[in-house]
Amino acid sequence: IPGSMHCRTSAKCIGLFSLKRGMLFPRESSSREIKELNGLWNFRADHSLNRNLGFEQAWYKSRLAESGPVIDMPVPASYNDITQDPRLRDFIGWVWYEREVLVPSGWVSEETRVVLRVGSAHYYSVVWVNGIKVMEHEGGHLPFEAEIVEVLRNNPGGACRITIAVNNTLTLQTLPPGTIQHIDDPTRYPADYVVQNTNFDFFNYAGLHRPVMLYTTPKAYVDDITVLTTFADNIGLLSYQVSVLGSPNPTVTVTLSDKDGCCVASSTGPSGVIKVTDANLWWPYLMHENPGYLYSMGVSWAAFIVVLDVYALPVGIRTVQVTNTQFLINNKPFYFHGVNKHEDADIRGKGLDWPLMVKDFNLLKWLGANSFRTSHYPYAEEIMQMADRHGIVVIDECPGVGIKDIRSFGNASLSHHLAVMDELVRRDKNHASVVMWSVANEPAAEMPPAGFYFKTLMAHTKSLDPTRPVTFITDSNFARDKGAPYVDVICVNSYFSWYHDPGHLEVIPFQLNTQFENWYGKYQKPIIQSEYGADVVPGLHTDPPMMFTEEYQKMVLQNYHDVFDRKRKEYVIGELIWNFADFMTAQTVTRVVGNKKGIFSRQRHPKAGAFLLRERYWRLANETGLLPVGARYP
Ligand code: BDP
Repeated sequence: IPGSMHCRTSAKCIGLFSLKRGMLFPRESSSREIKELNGLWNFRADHSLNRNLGFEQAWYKSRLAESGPVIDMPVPASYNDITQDPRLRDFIGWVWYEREVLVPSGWVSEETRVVLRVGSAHYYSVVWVNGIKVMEHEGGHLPFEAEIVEVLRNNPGGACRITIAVNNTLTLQTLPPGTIQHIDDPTRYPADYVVQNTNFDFFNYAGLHRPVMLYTTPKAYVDDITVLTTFADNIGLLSYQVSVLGSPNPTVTVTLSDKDGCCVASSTGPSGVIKVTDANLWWPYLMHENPGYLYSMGVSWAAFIVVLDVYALPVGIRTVQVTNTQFLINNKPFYFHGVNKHEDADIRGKGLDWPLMVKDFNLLKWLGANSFRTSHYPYAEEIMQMADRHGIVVIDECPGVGIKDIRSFGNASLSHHLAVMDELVRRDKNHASVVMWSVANEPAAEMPPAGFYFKTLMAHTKSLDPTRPVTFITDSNFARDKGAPYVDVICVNSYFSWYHDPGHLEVIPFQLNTQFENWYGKYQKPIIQSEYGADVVPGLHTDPPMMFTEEYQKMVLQNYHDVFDRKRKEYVIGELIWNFADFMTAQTVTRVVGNKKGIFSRQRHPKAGAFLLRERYWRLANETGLLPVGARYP
């Protein structure tokens, strides 16, 4: 797709995303305002042959409707399932979004920064305001933003036309990688035939997936906050660092308020340590009667006693530690009994959806799940905030999925992968729920370059965040895996009696036991079963169980659980079912309108496996002995 080349080159030249800056989630305060731009946008897919007509005709220079026909497109949402047009569902290349917004006149002043922020756009984006380019960004799943007040100043009427071009093309150097295949065979394919190939098992949904907003800060502002927490006896210790941009010597004040809004400690200066006596620790769900306890860290800076900027960051006090057999949260052994998820639902695809998000958290709690992995890319910040508040522990994964081709282990791929980890850690470093980083899922870790690649990636991630363990998820042979030496926790995926020995449930106890013994024998590191499961077409039943029935999924789970129950007394520290819910994939002969390994359907109705897992997870929670008296299977 020539259009995508256009952008990749210029992004490198102008280096628009500076990671020296922070990426605080926009919050209103006495010094900050927000204007959400969710709702209907104008939309046009560039169906031209080279997908570059929009750039050639500069569609950003005037109203998009002047370039040709536009349709309504909701934001946030993937665009793929919004119309009945298969060409849009399977579209490859540039699509154009546009929205006009009136900016309050008070915002356009010498004292104010106006920032345009895109929560995420898949995959490559170029953004213009009133026809002037303000930013580019590579990668879905992570936010990007630009200051636009200078552009607004040229347009005193306050009208602001935002144009965003988004390209979903994946290449060997993108994350996730993919390839574009041009097929020139008039006897078998139509003219100019192009397909996008990928090595991952979810639909490559695209568009403006998360909220787009304008927000203000004062000219000199709190740009970033980093908080590290620990405790000794009943004293909580929060080491913080605040960066204020735009003022040489700001007077920074930090206060810590409890859930009732009472100030319990404070400090001054851009960095320091706050001590809280009788600290309420952040505990996982089902490990404490009051899980997910968050303080509010109020950060402000002032000049000559006039407070100029205020930002309130939710913080939880907790520690994480890994031994060679255990995962400790607040010095207590933590056993992951949880799920792998996807951002995926009917119609909206990967678009953030509040009802869906709350429903999913309710289902997690119903299930007795204490954790999830953000398979296979960073989830919306709104979801991470829910996890913080409800005490759901998160393994935070970057979009390093489907790295199977040796050409995706080169320097260009590695440097982009490092940059994505920078962006992910910068965004999520202050979430108490995040206890481990995952740099990839099932890469070709046996290939010769994988050793250097993962050594570099994991060392880099640790240097960004020395407080959290780092891992990647493997399905490689334990003896040949070149990334495993560098992880803190071994995370293994396996599908015994499904992709291997299909239909033979009786192999599971042997093969799973061998898997664990092999990995532990070689590395003496704790192990999480990071995926296991079986597809179910809801409503299919057989006895004896056959593949794709509810009974078969239950039997797979039961057989895995028997082994987990033996090994968790030794070094197995968790089990994450694949998958929480059915989800859409590319069309292949192994997928029946998507992947059906959910324990819930795509509409979140429980299958038989959900009830089995619910009994198990509540029993596990009870067994830890940490459940408060009176808490019970709901
Ligand atoms: C695993 C992948 C996951 C797939 C799953 C499956 O990590 O993305 O969806 O297999 O095939 O290998 O269901």
